Amino acid sequence: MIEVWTWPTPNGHKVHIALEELALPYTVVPVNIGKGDQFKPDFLAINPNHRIPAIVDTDGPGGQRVTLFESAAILIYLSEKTGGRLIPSDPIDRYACLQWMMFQMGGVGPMFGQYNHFANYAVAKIPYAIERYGNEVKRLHRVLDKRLTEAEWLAGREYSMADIITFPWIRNPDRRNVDLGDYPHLKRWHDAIAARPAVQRGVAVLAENQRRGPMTDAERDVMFGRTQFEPR
Ligand SMILES: N[C@@H](CCC(=O)N[C@@H](CS)C(=O)NCC(=O)O)C(=O)O
Repeated sequence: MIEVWTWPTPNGHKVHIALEELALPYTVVPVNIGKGDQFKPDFLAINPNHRIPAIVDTDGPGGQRVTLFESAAILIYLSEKTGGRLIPSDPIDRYACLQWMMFQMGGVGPMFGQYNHFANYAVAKIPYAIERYGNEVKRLHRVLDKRLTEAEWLAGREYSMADIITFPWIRNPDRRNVDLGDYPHLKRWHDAIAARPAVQRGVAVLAENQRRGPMTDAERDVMFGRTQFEPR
C-alpha cells in the first residue's frame, strides 16, 4: 500500500492525479503545511526537505519499504511500479516526456511559486519582484503554448506524466493573473485534462482543506518565517 503525505497544493495534486490515473490503492496522510506539520519528526524522517508531497510504499521493489520525496521522482517511481505506464515507451517520446517533466520541476513550479509569493503572500509588495516573476509566468505559458501547437500532448503523441506534472500549475490561472484564452493551445490541452475523471478525483483529494482567502500571520510565520530556516 502507498501512503501519500500530502496537502491540496499543485505539487500534491500531481501525485494524487497520477495515483488515480494508475488506479493504484493509496491512503492519504494530511500534512497541514500552514500549521507546520512539515516540520514534525515523522514527516522529516521521510522528507528532510520538509515539503509535500512524499510517499511511503510498504511494497516497493523486492517487497522493501521505499520512501520518496520530490514529485517528479515520485511520478517516475509510480510509472515504473506499473510497468512503465504514463511514460511513453517510444524512445523519442520518452525523452520528450522526461524533458517536459524537468521543465516543470526547474521552471514552472519554482517561478510560479515565486510569483505567488511576491504577488499574493508577501506582506511587502515589491514591484520589481512581482514584475520579474509575472514576466516569467507569462513566458513559461508561451513556451508551453508553442509546444502544444506542434504536439497534442507535452510528450508528443500520448498523455503522460509530463501532462500530469504540469496540469496542476495551469489550472486556477486567476491566481497568477493569467487569462488562458491568451494561450489557445494550452487552453485546449488544459480543458482535455480537466475533463478526465481521474484528474477530477485527484484534485478533489483533501480539497476541503484548500486555502480560501488571504494567508494568516500564523501561516505566514510557519511558511516563510524562522521555522523555515531552523527545521526541528
Ligand atoms: N520540488 C518539490 C516542491 C515541493 C513544494 O514546494 N511543496 C510545497 C507545497 S506545493 C510545500 O510543501 N511547502 C511547505 C513549506 O514551504 O514549508 C516537489 O516537486 O515535490
